[in-house]
Amino acid sequence: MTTDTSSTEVTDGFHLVIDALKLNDINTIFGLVGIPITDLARLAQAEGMRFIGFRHEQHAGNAAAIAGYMTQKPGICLTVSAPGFLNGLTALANATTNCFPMILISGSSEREIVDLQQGDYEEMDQLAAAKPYAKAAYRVLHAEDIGIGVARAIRAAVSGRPGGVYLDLPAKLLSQTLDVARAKQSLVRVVDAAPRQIPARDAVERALQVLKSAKRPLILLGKGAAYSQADNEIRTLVEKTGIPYLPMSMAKGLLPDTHPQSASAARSFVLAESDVVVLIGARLNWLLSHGKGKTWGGPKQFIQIDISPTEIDSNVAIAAPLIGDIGSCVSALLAAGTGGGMEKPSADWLGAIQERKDKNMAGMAARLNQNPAPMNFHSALRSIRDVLKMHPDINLVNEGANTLDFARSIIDQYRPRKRFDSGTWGIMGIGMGYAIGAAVTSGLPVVAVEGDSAFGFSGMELETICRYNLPVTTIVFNNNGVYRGTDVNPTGGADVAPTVFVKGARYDKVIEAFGGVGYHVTTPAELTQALSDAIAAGKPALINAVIDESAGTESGRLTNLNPQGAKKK
Ligand code: ADP
Ligand code: TPW
Repeated sequence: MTTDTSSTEVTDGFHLVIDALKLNDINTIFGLVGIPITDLARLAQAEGMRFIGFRHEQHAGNAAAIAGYMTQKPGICLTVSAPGFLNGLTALANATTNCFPMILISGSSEREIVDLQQGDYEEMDQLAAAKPYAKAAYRVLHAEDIGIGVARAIRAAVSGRPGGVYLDLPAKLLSQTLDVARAKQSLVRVVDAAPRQIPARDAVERALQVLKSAKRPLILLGKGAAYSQADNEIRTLVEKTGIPYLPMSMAKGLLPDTHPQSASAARSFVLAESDVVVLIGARLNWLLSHGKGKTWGGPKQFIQIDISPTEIDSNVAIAAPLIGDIGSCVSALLAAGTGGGMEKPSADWLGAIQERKDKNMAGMAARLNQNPAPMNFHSALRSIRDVLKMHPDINLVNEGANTLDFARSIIDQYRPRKRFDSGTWGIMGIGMGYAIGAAVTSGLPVVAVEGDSAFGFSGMELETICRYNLPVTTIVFNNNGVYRGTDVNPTGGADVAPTVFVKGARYDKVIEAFGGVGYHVTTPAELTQALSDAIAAGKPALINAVIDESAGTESGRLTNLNPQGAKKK
């Protein structure tokens, strides 16, 4: 409309926001309407963008974040002011923590009233609130700055280490008018939003020397490696060097989990025994025991490939930092020598890993092959693993405590960027948001494997899934509570224990309320059948999978992080 000078000579803030996004090939908005952005959502749809409306902004934000992770383009979340903004802010902070590019665009109330704290409708200084939790935060006050504002937000979200950006759009801005010709000139098409960052030659050489000194090398792939889409380079590096590798949970599938060089089944062994570790897009945070302690065994040298220079030495000394984008860094390593001429790891090292793998895999197979009644995490996950093996393109969303820990190690991934989980924070509530974001972005089916507690955080988005008829199958591992369902109130009072839910809840009935298909299963055979049928139907479905309520452990594998009181209650 803004280009149609014959029918109108002025445009407005609403149109400029949409024009600026479209000019940068952003075609989807995840959001929730209300004052002052309802017309912005309407206009987006009218102008050919996809607007996916949610029931709570946190899930719209999570959908935007995962879209950003999948595509390297910032996902957009649109909310109203104050409470809507704050609901979205959790997702923005989570995106920043996980290095996912997204932009949270929120309408805001009258600046004059907000700044004097005179009590406006949904009054809040949103820009100030967003700053500590975002990679960058901007406010646009003049319609002619919308183009620049959107351009800055895009560039901040995707360049360097990706993250969440907040863009504040006061209500008054949206209705400001601007001459069409000036408006057109004010728009910016961002050129090379995430420039390649080539590593320095001496840094490459240093990394190579450290690698050549290795007796027991290991490559560790993180979700930064998956994000970088340097799939071929990474595969070449792994295969040409012959070095065993470990994927972090969201890097699973970068090479298929069945790859002979995968050391996943010997994780503890390789972490402790390796002497040189090449970190590719993975931080030495709590998920990797901060690179030290018992998990990491004896002294070792790290080579760290990362785009963020300040990540280096964050927890332990890094012998060889390699700063740049992963594609460029891995290519430089290949060109400088790891592409050939480097000795393969010793048969001793590879043999010891294989021995551990065989032993651990035999142990796991024995557990998986049991058929207890009621079904437990292992027997249920065996069913899911076997069905998903036949659908390597399916996107897998996974959250919970035990449900997350067991699914991560039991369900194999075969393709990159197909597994989306609780990530760096270990957050609950990403489930339906990520599922919707992944389905909308890829056009492919999604299976969400959810603890019953985890599911509850975003459960109402089942309506969203049904409304857009998305091919999402949610499997609720129903063990009647947080971690498990067996705790009791020690006082004998009427309230149940803090971890316990309604017994025998029928989550399958919830999706039926919105026209989706519900399944109630109690055995692995029923689960296999239900999941196969649901995937084949390609329609919204929920499988209520009844799990032994005593099967889970407190906090899954993180029991040790629970503070211990001196006195047992
Ligand atoms: P994981 O949880 O899988 O271990 P993290 O989220 O901790 O992974 O680490 C991802 C790392 O990848 C971050 O330090 C981030 O700076 C880095 N990163 C993200 N994108 C790129 C890229 N394109 N090139 C290089 N490093 C990247
Ligand atoms: C936003 C704390 C970690 S895991 C979990 C909670 C509440 C749920 C575990 O029970 P669930 O899984 O989902 O039934 P399972 O397989 O063990 O039975 N609030 C937020 N994030 C986190 N991580 C929590 C609370 C938590």
